[in-house]
Amino acid sequence: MLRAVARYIPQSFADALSAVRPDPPIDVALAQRQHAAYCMALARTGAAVTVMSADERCPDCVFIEDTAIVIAGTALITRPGAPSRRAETAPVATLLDAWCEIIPMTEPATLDGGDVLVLGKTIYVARSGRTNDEGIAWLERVFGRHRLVRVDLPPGILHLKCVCSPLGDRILLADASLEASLFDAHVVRVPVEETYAANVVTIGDHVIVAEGFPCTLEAITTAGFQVHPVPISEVRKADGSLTCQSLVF
Ligand code: CIR
Repeated sequence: MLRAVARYIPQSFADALSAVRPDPPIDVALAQRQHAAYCMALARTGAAVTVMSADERCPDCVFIEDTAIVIAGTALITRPGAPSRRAETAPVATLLDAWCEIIPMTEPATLDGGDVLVLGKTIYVARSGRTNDEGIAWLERVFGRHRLVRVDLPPGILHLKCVCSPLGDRILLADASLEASLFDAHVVRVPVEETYAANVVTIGDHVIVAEGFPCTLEAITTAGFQVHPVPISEVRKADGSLTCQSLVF
């Protein structure tokens, strides 16, 4: 059975990192209700869901994807690119230790899980404002049995998975900016006006999608998946989306 680990939203989420100051500001109570809907959707996929407690000192702690890369029983604990996020990793490592071998990344490496996308036996990774070459070298060292492919990030994009995400092991959901030939996968395109919806969580035949993107929803349904739309306005104000709110392994 697949396991999904999420983390509650703290009151300090109002101060989460964002490229543009949100206007109107983040409504933390609404964000928490939306997070509950997200966790319910995870449960509806059949995954065993664990939700970690929030840490008020870490406004961005809900974005747990960035703190670890978990593949086949090994968890590479990242060193997040934003210094304000580094304290998020220790409790995640403590929890994952129950299920995985833990390998902590060390200085000067930085890597955010949002820059790492796994399709079957291939790991795609982007160097970004958060992920450096040393971080990518850690991936290569720890997951040496996988093929590693570097992807250039379109300008102005925070993370690789802002523009694409896996629909299972052989299909990639991607927006128009991404060069599809790099990927050993069938590519399902998200229309330009729905770029934000290129980030989805796929668990088996179930796909959690952002509410309000009808063309993407239809494309994923047509590809044979059962879709679970969830509200996400508040997490979006903090530059987050769907994969970033869980670790699935
Ligand atoms: C940050 O800037 O780090 C957070 N506010 C958003 C992180 C989103 N993470 C992701 O998409 N993997």
